[in-house]
Amino acid sequence: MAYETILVETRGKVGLITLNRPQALNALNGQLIGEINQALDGFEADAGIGCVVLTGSEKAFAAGADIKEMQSRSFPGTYLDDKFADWDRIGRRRKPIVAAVAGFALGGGCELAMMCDFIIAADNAKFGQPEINLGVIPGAGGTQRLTKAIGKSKAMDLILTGRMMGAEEAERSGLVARVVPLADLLAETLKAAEAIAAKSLPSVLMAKESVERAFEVTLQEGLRFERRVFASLFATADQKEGMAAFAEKRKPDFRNA
Ligand code: CO8
Repeated sequence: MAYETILVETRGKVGLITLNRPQALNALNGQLIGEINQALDGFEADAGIGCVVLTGSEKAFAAGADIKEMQSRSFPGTYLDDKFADWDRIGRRRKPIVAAVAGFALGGGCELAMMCDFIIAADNAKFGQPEINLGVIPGAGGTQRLTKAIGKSKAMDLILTGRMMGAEEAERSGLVARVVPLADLLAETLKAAEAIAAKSLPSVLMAKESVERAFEVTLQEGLRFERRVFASLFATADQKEGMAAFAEKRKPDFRNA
């Protein structure tokens, strides 16, 4: 598969997607979103892949949706052509996706990072939803995911003023899982992704699905869902292997079965 706007590699059991439009600070045009989905389709179908890492450059994870591409859009066109569907597909993947964010993660770039399961940020990362400066609002989930991630007050602050928030504030707010030095960003994120990919894939997928439920349903419904999923994992060979390995003081040999 020849990609023009991303680089795609596998590192052991980890799929690595690097956004690659340096001339536009990785601004997310339709082609790039399409290519991310193609790469994710491949990783989802590849039984050898257990986790995906999505990253950008040292200067920009992504500086937003491509403003020049959006500039001449009309209301009916924007409403009818449903470009949002391609973005939504990124946020509905089954295998975990970890965002490694350095530099700017603005507008659609921040939204793309939030579609991932968690974010590891470099110390130079800058997050923001500056759409208000363009006379619009976030359109790929920013008003919803940012508010759920960091709460109403801070989400309102960022979305209404359009200001940027540094890595330290983003970690304090709960938007990012950890902050690491820029030079270590990819290595640290790959290490986390490798650790995930080494687990039993059914348990990883079910853990992800269960955490996602917390955003969708009541506490009681979520607890019921978790209990069913927990019980169902006792039907896997990997549960037997994982617990036997603990008792025998050895590393488990998971077979995703
Ligand atoms: N779109 C298009 N081009 C961009 C974008 C962008 N979002 N961001 C940067 N670029 C381009 C610049 O135009 C410039 O190109 P050129 O050299 O040809 O003029 C190049 O990248 C380098 O940018 P700068 O010279 O501006 O670099 P600076 O280091 O001076 O500034 C900033 C960096 C502060 C990040 C600045 O580029 C900036 O403010 N960018 C725009 C940030 C922004 O407003 N993002 C939000 C966009 S709107 C959005 O994301 C809505 C999402 C809804 C999705 C729904 C889809 C259906």
